[in-house]
Amino acid sequence: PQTIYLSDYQPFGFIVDSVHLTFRLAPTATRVISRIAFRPNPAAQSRDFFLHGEQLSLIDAKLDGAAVSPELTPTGLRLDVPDAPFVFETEVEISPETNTALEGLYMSNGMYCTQCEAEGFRKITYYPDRPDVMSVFTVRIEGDLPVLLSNGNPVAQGDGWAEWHDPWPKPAYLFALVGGELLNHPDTFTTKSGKPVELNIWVRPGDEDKCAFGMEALKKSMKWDEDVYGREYDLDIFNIVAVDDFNMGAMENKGLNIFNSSCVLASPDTSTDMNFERIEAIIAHEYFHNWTGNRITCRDWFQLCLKEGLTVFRDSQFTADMRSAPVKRISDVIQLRARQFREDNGPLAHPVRPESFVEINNFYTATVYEKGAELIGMLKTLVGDEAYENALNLYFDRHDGDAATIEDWLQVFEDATGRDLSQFKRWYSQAGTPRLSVSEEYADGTYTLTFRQSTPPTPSQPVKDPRVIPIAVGLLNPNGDEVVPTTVLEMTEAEQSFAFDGLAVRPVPSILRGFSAPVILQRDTTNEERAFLLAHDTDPFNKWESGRALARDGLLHMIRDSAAPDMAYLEALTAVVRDDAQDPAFRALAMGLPSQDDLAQALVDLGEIPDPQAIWQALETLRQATAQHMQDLLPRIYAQYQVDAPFQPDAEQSGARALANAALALLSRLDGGAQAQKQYDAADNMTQQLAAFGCLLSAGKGQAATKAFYERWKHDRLVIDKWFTMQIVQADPDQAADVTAALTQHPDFTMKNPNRFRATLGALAMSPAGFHHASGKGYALLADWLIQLDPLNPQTTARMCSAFETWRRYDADRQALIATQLDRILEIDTLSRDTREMVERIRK
Ligand code: DPP
Ligand code: ZN
Repeated sequence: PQTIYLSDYQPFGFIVDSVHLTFRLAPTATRVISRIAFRPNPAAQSRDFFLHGEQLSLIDAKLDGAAVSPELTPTGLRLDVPDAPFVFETEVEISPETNTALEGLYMSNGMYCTQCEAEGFRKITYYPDRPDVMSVFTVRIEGDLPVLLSNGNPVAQGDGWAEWHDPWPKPAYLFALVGGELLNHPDTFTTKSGKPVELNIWVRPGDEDKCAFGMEALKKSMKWDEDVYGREYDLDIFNIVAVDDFNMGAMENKGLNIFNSSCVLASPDTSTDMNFERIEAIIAHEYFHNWTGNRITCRDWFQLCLKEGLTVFRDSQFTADMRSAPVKRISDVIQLRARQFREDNGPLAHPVRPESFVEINNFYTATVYEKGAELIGMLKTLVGDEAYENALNLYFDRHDGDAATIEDWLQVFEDATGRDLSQFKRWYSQAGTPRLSVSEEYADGTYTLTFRQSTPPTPSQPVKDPRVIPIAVGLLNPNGDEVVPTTVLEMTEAEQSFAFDGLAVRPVPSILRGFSAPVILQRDTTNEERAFLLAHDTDPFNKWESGRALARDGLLHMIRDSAAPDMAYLEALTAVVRDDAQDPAFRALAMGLPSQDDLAQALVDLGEIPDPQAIWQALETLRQATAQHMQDLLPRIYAQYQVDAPFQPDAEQSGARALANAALALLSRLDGGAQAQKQYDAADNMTQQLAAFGCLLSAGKGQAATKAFYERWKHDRLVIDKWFTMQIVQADPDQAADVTAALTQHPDFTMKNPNRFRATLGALAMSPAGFHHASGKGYALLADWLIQLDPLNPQTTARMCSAFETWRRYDADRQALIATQLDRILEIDTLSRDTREMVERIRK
């Protein structure tokens, strides 16, 4: 397979003035008729008329009305064309029903739908399938189905046909089509300039009672983007469709967003508080793409972070505004560490803007998305809120209608602020997580912090240059008063000192407030100081971080030295949990522990080989000790934070439930699950039911609930996904692979549905002690299923290969077991390009 390089970018030789498509829908023989108006592109060197096309049967081709016979290749067609405007027409046949890859046009439960990002349109018709080719699409759909949708505004419709026109030029990856027997949940929104917009969420019959929350989220998103970014919606209609079989979370096709049903359908009975929050965020994310992604798109796929990093940043701001900003920030950093730091410290590390790829689908990563969003946050911190707003306005003015680059984006900030961002740009080109170490000195009233930055080597990047790092710092007096409020230090050198004068006593520093940069802070400090900051820091993120660091250090001590649980941690945590003046959601987060993966990486940073079983055991021991330490407090917290009011998935109620359920998890370690059984029996919403189910499984009392849960919810795919996952993540590590294997034999298991596959094999991969079981049975099971899924769905297979990305951390025996499985996968001649690229990168 061919490697594609950013440095090879060339504009396409032709401009597409208009696209007319006709679809004659039929499950195994859909006809796609295209009429495309081209003219030579004066900005291009080459006049090579090559159109992408894969798995298409060409029926007919015409150039300006005359039949032609283009040269066909496995990836497209080539034709000699005039050096003047011309119209190229084709008719092709495709088979949506047998399209199990879920790319291009496919069927899901009898419904036609599309997924074109990144390169799926070439499986629909011959086209220059690249994001810098933008055009106006008119689409006619013919099919014996009541609902036929495409992008833009409806033009006309009749029995068995509909026509749509999208006036906004767009790249092919934003094309969408849906056809099916669907019901809509309708609403309207009036934009700030008074334009009415028709809104619909389309679902399969039976799901219509799960649309109301998504619709509210959509309206809030539309209003927020007007209020905060000045961005108005630009069509007469906005449609969202829920699809059960979907590789991603959702897709921002112009005017016709298509969602994985798990990311839009919501009801208190079937969705947890976390589901509600995630659904609200994803609806916002896809809606926000209308400006950051669609109106301004990407020149090429190397620029993916231009739209994704910015849009993740925007959806985080939205959630922070709708809910609690500190809770959102803490949750985002937990995710960043779990997914992005893991990626950045392993064989799949790549820059936020990669410079080469084999298969672009493999670069929809935590680095492009989440680290990409962190870069926007740092930029905002460095230039300030007002300059950020000016720069964004300039970005929208200057680049509306463009396919833009990271250079364009940074130029806007340079022009709006007068700053030189050439050093900042290294964040886009250098992979790896910087380590930031700090030492301190106090003399004669002056307190000096000295920072050193270094970034470990990553694939093909052995040496890194220093980056600009915004370090938000505050200083506290030993009595707990803040003497220096949050100040942003701008570090630009490999080593740099910052002094604070006029301090009567040696202060306690609070460093990297709000997690102001995606780095690993390395600082030797005492338990006392961490407990002090957990009690007194005015920055909510660092308050949480102090507790987290205290827990981590104690756990590392338990793992490395067989130490007992750390009393300083237990005392400090108890004080936080007891303090009713603090936000319950914050307290629930404080009760969380570092993940098994975080601890494994921390051990690697200490030069040790992590033992997954020992890590799991230390976490268990600490949880048991916490339960015992808090045994008097837990029943009080559990009772006090029960919600009596009718269910609302808002920040206040979900925070109370999170705290009460964190207490329940510990209580179950003391009462053998008695309280959890009561909660399970009485639960009238999924948050309470699922939390109790998890506690029962963890206490070894889950048998009856496992049966009852299945019987109650077997008609609901999304709830049954939770049932699969919960049994695996709560299994004893010795059993996790066997439990997973047994569940793959359950009649409701199917690898054709990505959600179900992830709920099962993905759940095993997310359980390190079970997955990395010394027997190797977890590795073998996952490899078996990846090998089976690859011919059907390369994208989902390739994504899940990242389960193996941490393998070099482990001991020689585990590495040998994993290498055997990776080699077994690589031996398959017919392996997809997606999976081969991933496994080869990991295996190196
Ligand atoms: N639909 C995916 C997202 O919104 C890819 N663009 O991130
Ligand atoms: Zn996105």
